[in-house]
Amino acid sequence: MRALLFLASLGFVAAENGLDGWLRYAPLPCSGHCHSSLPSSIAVLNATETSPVYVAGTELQNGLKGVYGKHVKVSHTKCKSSSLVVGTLDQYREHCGPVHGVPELEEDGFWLNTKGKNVQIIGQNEKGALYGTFEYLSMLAQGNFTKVSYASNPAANIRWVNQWDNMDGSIERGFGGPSIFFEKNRTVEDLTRVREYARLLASVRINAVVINNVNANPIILTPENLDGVAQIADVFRPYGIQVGLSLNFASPQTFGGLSTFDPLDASVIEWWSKITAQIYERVPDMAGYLVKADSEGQPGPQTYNRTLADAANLFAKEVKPYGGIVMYRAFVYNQLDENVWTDDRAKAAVDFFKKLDGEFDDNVVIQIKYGPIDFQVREPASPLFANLPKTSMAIELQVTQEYLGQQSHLVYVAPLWKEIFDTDLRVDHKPSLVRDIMTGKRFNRKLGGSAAVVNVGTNTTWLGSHLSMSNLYAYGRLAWNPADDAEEVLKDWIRLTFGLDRKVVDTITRMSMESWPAYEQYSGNLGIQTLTDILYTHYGPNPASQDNNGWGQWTRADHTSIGMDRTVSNGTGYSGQYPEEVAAMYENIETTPDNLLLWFHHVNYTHRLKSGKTVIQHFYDAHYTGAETAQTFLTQWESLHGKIDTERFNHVRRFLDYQGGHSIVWRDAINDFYYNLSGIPDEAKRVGHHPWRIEAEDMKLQGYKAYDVTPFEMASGTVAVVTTSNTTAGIASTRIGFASGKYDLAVNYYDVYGGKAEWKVYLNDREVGQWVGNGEDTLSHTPSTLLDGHSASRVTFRNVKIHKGDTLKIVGKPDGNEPAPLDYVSLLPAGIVD
Ligand code: GCV
Repeated sequence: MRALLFLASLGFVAAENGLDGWLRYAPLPCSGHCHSSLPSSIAVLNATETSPVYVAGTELQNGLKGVYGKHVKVSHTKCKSSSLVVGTLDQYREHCGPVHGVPELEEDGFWLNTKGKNVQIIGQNEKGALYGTFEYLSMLAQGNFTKVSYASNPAANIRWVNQWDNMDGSIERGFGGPSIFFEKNRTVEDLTRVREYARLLASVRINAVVINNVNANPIILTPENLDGVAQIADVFRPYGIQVGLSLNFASPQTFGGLSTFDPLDASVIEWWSKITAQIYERVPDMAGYLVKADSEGQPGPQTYNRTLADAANLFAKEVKPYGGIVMYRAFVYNQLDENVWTDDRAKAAVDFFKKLDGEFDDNVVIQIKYGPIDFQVREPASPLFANLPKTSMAIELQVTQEYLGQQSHLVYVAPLWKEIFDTDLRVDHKPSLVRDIMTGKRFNRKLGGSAAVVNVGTNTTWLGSHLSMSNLYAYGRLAWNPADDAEEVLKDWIRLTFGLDRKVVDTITRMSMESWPAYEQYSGNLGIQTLTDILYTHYGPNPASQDNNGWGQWTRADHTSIGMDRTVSNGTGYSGQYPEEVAAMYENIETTPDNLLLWFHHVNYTHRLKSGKTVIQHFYDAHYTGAETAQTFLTQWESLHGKIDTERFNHVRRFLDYQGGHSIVWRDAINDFYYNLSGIPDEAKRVGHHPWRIEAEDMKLQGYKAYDVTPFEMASGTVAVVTTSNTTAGIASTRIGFASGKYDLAVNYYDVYGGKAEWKVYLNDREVGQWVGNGEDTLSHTPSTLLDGHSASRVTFRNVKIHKGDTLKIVGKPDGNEPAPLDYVSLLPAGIVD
């Protein structure tokens, strides 16, 4: 039995800002046998400061100091007299003699043995030794003093992260502040944060990072910037992490001054050879290139009627002599015509790549998003995984929650990834789990694995919010072993990040495990995708934005029916891209799981699901259930008051409070939209009925005026109010007609980017509360300049004593572009969510 020590945490020390992530090495309140596991000295079998084994020694020293409060001496190479030894197999043999009991280790694997007299951390290579060190420290930091002896090997050799950092320092779909790599079109000089990032990544066994956006700016290739890239690579190298670069396909022309960027043109090939040589001269171990081409306006080989393989192989040949690889993205698609029933963006990847199977060089890896569209809350596994048996593949995931609440919503994404990993695509009627395909195991490919878009920024929380770091941690763990359990991984992260208190672990586990299902329920259901605004910030609701454009994220919703018919018999034919058994399952509406029904089939709103509910009633119910669950996140978190340091407690509290309110925005927007479209009422009579609400436009207005919100479903009753001038305060007041009692007083307003309006709420001229429209500074999602689903927010004052006939007054002071907008007030008796 694992001797896992659940000890009450020590009283809280200084506030924590999240910078250390899960590598806090918080002091263990330990006594007795816990101290007996403290090594008395450490032998580090490499004395070169830039080597991963040396870094492992420093990490051990710091970790033990943090956990035990004791300084442990480190010596280099003095194996015999030390009680902990860390090094590679070869180093061990050289300095310590024969190794016993170590099974065959694969590249980057390690052996951890705490059973004998000495603790042995032995890597197949230096990286492995560092990974083993982090594993050992993770056990100690979790109060786990079990005597163990085991080897751990990676399931895949590609365990990459992609940063979508722009040269000007902004980050595409980044929610944690500006870049740690670039500013003002140059690499940054102070690389402190880069080193801290390297530590975090190495601790979860990430082995490469692509530092610039796939929508690549060729100026990354200037000599000055390549010098900067070399400095960044020097910082990552001791952590066993290689640097990779995204390329802009048109660089030979736009940056190099050639007349063409045709991948088969001799001058173009020569140009790339020179650039590649310049890079490897500076960064001899550069991991390779990442290429987005012929996609979303990015240039590519199609300009010259060349194939995607021509393009990938051009780069593959350049990096091959240096040991590099090319990650070529499968995210290639064209604008489509929605009037054509058979047009389907989901088919694009297979259409483009399947015919090229076998034509890619052996150091090309096709990087495939987990689903065929774009990181939606629910997608089937991309059929491309089943269609490239002669090509190396890697899966692309997103830690940055572009469509999943942009870190302002708690969404633990690992369970979503796990559903994809565990999908059996039944290629040739044989077991073909996506995880075995992507790692290369199923089709015997040497290369394979995963890449996650991470997008950390300079914010001390890294990603924008503390709880979203569970996704980065889980990504690394699952990249190493995609068979790991998402909940167990989460628990490790919680213990390392917030301590060992059982209530803390249980509560954050429950909230996190409920978060993806809840988000799916209030944002998109039955496989309809995340119904966010795909034309603007990808954050708040806007279901109409999916259709009537060429982007192909269609729902094909009309007055009677909804869903994409992707069957072979009557639709786009997409289901036929899967191997026979899977295709048959999706082709048939009876065997298609409900959660992907509208992905594969176009049905009436009155179509009955396996649950017996109609599609429309399921929509209504799920949105209510999801939003209700989101309300509990705040109360669950608040039950941890006193058990978490104040800074992180308050930060998370603010986010969860906001999420509770925004989940209601989502719920009502989607339900009102489909009620309006279908005309079918909610059996439970909730949609469109809000007995506890007072609409702002129905209040007595001074200095405020009614404002028709677009899209209509983004305001309760379709109308909000805004101040009549951008300098003078507005007042909205009303007499309360509800029975006297205690209520939660919620105000729905819009937090618009471009100003910091201030609101105050009064009851009979007594101030109940106030707030500022500063979400752009205090939350993480992309702000909006409009009154819409992104800016719609709620503030709640709890347990307010109200008497029938009291006057409720809200004073809104506009600022800049923000006209102190108000939508409605809800007075909620205990237990009512509305
Ligand atoms: C980097 C989606 C995102 C884009 C992203 C693109 C991609 O379309 O919205 O921001 O561009 O995917 O993955 O290339």
